[in-house]
Amino acid sequence: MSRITHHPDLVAIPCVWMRGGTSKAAFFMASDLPQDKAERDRLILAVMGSPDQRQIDGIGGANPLTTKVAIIGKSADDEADLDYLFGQVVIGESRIDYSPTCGNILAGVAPFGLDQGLVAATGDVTHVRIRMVNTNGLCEAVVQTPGGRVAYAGDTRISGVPTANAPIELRFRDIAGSSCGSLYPTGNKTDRVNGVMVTCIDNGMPVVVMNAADLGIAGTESPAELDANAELKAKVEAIRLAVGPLMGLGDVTNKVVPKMSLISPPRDGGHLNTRTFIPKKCHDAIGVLGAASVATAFADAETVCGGLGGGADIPFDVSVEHPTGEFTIRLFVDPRDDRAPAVALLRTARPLFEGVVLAPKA
Ligand code: NQM
Repeated sequence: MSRITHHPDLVAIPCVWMRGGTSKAAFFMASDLPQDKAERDRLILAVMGSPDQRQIDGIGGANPLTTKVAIIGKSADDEADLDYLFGQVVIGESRIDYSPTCGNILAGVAPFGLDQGLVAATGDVTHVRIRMVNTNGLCEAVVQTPGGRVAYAGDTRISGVPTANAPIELRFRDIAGSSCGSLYPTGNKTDRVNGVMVTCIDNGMPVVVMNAADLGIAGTESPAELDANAELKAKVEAIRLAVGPLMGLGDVTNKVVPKMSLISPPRDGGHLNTRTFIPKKCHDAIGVLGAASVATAFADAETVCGGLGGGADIPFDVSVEHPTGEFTIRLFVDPRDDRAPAVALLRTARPLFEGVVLAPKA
């Protein structure tokens, strides 16, 4: 039986290291972290081992998908049970970007809240309402809670995760214009930027959708190949910097939004194939809300997806292919918010490690 030791020169903070969808994050109770934001961020960077690229003196995984933080508390909002503040620790820098939320890590929020007693199970299935503090959007998570405890074992498989687990359904509300203020923040469904036709869209995540062929690639290359393509990355980054202000995001030099999705014809029975820069590294799959925005663009034939057969009557399930499989996004009409298609999808999550994380004192 292991025990927790106490070190006078190290701070110990209760923490759960958790997989949410295809990402991993350190989950903290807001009340366990310093209230002073600068002190909180110093501590989180030390926990993760940043700014070292390899994060060797911390628990971060040296990859944007495994150096994430979720800060959870009870919500004071009548419409929500939990508040979820997401932090993206920027690899190689002493910085945490709080501008986007993260739909993958969101999958762990309701199970964490139930496990920690912040919300109570209400039967075999529990609905938990979550306020995504970064963007102010709402999500209802539907969690399996037989006997009043979160079930992690189950039969649901998601691409990019080798194991089957209990399903967590995420139903989003109020996510159109989450960061940009409107679904098509430039006011157009297509724009020409640096000679490339793009669709700038925000249905939960600001994303720039482009045809891979317009950037001189097939769109079927591996993430490693694309990460090694300096010429492509420079073109994509130049477009990103140019559209940031047009999307209402201001100067995005130091932001991890917008994400850049390169689309191509489907290869495996889906509706479209994607490669997504988040924004400097190519994602091994695709982000949850990133996929929601791409799927929403696909449902409208007037976007750059028109050439791929895009355009559909809602409700509609869009199958978004990505480097490690497929992600189905359900688009439907929510009578409470008809500004844009509402989004629902399935994820899984699981705690990997529970205990205290240790970091050097300031
Ligand atoms: O788009 C990666 C991820 C994400 C974010 C990223 C996400 C989302 O896969 O909601 O899930 O786009 O940086 O965790």
